[in-house]
Amino acid sequence: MKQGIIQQSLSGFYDILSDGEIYRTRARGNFRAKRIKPIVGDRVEFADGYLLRVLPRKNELVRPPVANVDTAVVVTAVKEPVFSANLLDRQLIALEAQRITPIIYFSKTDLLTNDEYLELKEVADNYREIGYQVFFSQKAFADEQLTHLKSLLQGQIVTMMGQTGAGKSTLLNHLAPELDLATGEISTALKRGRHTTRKVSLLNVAGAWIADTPGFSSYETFEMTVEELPNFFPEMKKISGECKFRGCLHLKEPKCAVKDAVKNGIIMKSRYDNYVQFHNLIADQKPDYSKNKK
Ligand SMILES: Nc1nc2c(ncn2[C@@H]2O[C@H](COP(=O)(O)OP(=O)(O)OP(=O)(O)O)[C@@H](O)[C@H]2O)c(=O)[nH]1
Ligand SMILES: [Mg+2]
Ligand SMILES: [Zn+2]
Repeated sequence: MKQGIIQQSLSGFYDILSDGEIYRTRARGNFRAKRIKPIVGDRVEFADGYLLRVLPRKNELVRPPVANVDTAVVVTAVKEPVFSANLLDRQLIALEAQRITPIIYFSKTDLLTNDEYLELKEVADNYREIGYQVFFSQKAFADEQLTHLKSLLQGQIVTMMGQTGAGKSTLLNHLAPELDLATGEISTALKRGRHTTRKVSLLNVAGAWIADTPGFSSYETFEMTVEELPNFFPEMKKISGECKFRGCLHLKEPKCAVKDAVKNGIIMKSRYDNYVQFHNLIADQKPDYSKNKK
């Protein structure tokens, strides 16, 4: 019996990375009965061409389906498709909930006018202020950016995240030109409702294992309670101890440090507005009893 990591999953076959080699396996019977679907990133046991056991997951992303992710590069276009703080925050919250370190990579900065650049730069700086690692430069794919990003990803399981057409595959091609991944014209990709990237696999990029994944056109999942949600906004969590009420949800409560910070411009208004929107969405979600709660 050997141990390895699922590097690729394709129509019933699982390619497993073990000691620098790839082994093609099939899942042995009882995974479906046990409601376990092996996914890329899973640590597994296998023997004689059969995948036998999936070891417990550190985390599990649904979109894209990857397990045991250390870091996610959230590729965020500033144009084409238009920048959406709401979409960015949705992704950041999902990652916080899974204890995955987000890296925000602003793409298509070369398409900005000077005024737009200054406006977006302020947004980027604000996210940096929260504590996120942020990549934002006027020149797209500057060497020092790529080198810095590579150094952050070393030795990790990484997933690319972001809307379809954001530039995930293009960024990976710059990190490792030998990959030669297909990239698409966003207009046609969106029109056909199709993604340029379809299958999920881990690619060896400069000492990291990176999943280039199909992007999404909307992002709707909130697998958390309204009580958990404020903890996934680091800047709110940091000062929530100063709210008058323990367990303050920063909504209607009096003497709320978070609302004060929004008023004083210390917390971004867009972040707070998104927080309220997400709170309402979660509050309206029907509980899903079919899922096993962890
Ligand atoms: N001008 C400019 N164009 C870019 C940049 N990054 C990506 N693009 C273009 O944007 C289009 C979409 O890029 P992709 O890399 O295919 O996007 P993706 O995120 O992988 O999309 P999916 O695979 O569909 O999820 C391509 O035409 C790229 O050439 C950038 O920094 N600047
Ligand atoms: Mg792609
Ligand atoms: Zn509060």
